[in-house]
Amino acid sequence: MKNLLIVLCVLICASCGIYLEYPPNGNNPQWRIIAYDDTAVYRLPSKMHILDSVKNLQSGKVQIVQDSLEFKISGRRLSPGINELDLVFYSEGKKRRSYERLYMVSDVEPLQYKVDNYSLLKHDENAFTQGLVWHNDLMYESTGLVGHSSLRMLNPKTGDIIKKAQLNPEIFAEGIAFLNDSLHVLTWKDELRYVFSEDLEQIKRYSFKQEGWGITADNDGFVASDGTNKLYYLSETFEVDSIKEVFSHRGPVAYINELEYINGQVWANVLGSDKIIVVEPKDGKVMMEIDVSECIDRHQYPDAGVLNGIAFDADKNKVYLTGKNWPYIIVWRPMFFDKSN
Ligand SMILES: [Ca+2]
Repeated sequence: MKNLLIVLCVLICASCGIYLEYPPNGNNPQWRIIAYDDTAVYRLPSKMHILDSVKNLQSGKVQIVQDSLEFKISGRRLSPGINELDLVFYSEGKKRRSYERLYMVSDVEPLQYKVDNYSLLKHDENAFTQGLVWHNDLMYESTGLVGHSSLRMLNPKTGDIIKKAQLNPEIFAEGIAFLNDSLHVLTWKDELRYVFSEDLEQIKRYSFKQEGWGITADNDGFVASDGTNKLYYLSETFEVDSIKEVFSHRGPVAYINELEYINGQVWANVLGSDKIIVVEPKDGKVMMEIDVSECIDRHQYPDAGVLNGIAFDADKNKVYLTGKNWPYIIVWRPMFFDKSN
């Protein structure tokens, strides 16, 4: 077990207020990454200052400090993601406080898989794929870019386009998800979301005050991404129920994009990487990492962009994967589904 010593030196400057001095190995003095087996130690530089209590702003728990100069907190007592600590101390009789942000990494080292033994369906190489979803034995795709955004209904056996709806040329369409037989469509920065029928007829348009990236749904509502390491759990009416930070054992996983609920876990592709992460929805821990890099030869297909489509046929336990301007859709039945059944 390793111990991480983080020393917080609090210096008091009569005219300038509080200064925080950190060890020189951190690039960002505002936050620190801490692992499950680490212990963070906050130490005041002199007996002029007396530590009083530390409140974890995420959990609401308050600890009274026993040693007036030093406070230790184990990674085991923190939640994955941001833990903001409100440190209260006294200096020359005056109450002071300082805030410290710890990023708690996951205690799970993700299982590593790669996509193999797959088959191919055709895919429109002009499709700038933003979302892919399975619904009632059909596959649906959204494509982005201002002036080119569209929704497509695809034949799941061939990949052929059965029906296509061109969207408002001023918007940039993003992820899609079905809930109660309605197709919900996000937009990137247009602050709009749309509801379409299964037949790709527009039903409604709503305002949506955040960047739209990926979205997926289960019976309880939606999960959406915004390009950070956050997953937003939304009600059927798009009220934010909760937000989870996604973390692996290495730290926060940013650029989360296209999503899909698969067997109770959230699959997500990470923008700019040929990697899918499988996230435990209740705590944001990355449980698996799936390497897709061998699925696309970018020398052979130089126009193929990033991976950006994940759909799931729950009846046949098949995953469908594609990317922006990819020449095909991958159909994959992961072996680990059989092991877990
Ligand atoms: Ca999807």
